Amino acid sequence: MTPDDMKREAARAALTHVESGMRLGLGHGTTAKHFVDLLGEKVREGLRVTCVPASEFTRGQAESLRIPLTTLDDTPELDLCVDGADEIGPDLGLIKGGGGALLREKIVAAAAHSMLVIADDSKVVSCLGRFALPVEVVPFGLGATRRAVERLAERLALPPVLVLRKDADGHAFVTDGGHHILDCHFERIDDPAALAAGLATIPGVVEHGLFLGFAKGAYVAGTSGVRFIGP
Ligand code: ABF
Repeated sequence: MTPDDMKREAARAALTHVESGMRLGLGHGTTAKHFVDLLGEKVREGLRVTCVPASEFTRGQAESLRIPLTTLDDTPELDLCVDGADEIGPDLGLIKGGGGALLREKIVAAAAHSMLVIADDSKVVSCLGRFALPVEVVPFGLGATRRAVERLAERLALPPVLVLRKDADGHAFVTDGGHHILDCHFERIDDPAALAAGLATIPGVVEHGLFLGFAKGAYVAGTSGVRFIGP
């Protein structure tokens, strides 16, 4: 089984939680893409759902599969959100945002009564932070915001190694919300809650990729099958 096959199997397992009439949040990334593909098949067979996509990419994919879409303005509460992750740590703490959609992903996940994570087993870690933490920042005042994040890192004894994400043309990456991303190479985040609380106090930080207390469970696929990680 390739890593891509594993992602598809994790997505298939999450699909068993979907029932007709549900309002769903659709995540972003290669694993979420499998979920949307499989959901599209079910919709073709008659499943009735209405969905909010967490990225313009996912919106396009869902539209092409004729999955009924809504917005959080018309549907402010969702039953279930299904999304991938870059790391799954202790207590189902997550790092997300490698795909650049963390702000909308977090808004959609927060609107959902329940969030399920889907991933291949390479994403499961004993401590968050090996994957660089994406921090979404406003372009105005970028230098000052960057310095504030560095100072926070120093206070928390984390390496202040921040890299402005670039797109394929070498320009600063721009999110769906018009912001930039600082990828923070902290290596080992022993106290994610303290880091999340500190980032929330920095005005130029729009959101960060630590998703703490969001996931209610995770389907993780490996070569020997899919397992569920619960709370
Ligand atoms: C999204 O997809 C992101 O938050 C995360 O960056 C990414 C997960 O990676 P993958 O493409 O492997 O699913 O959910």
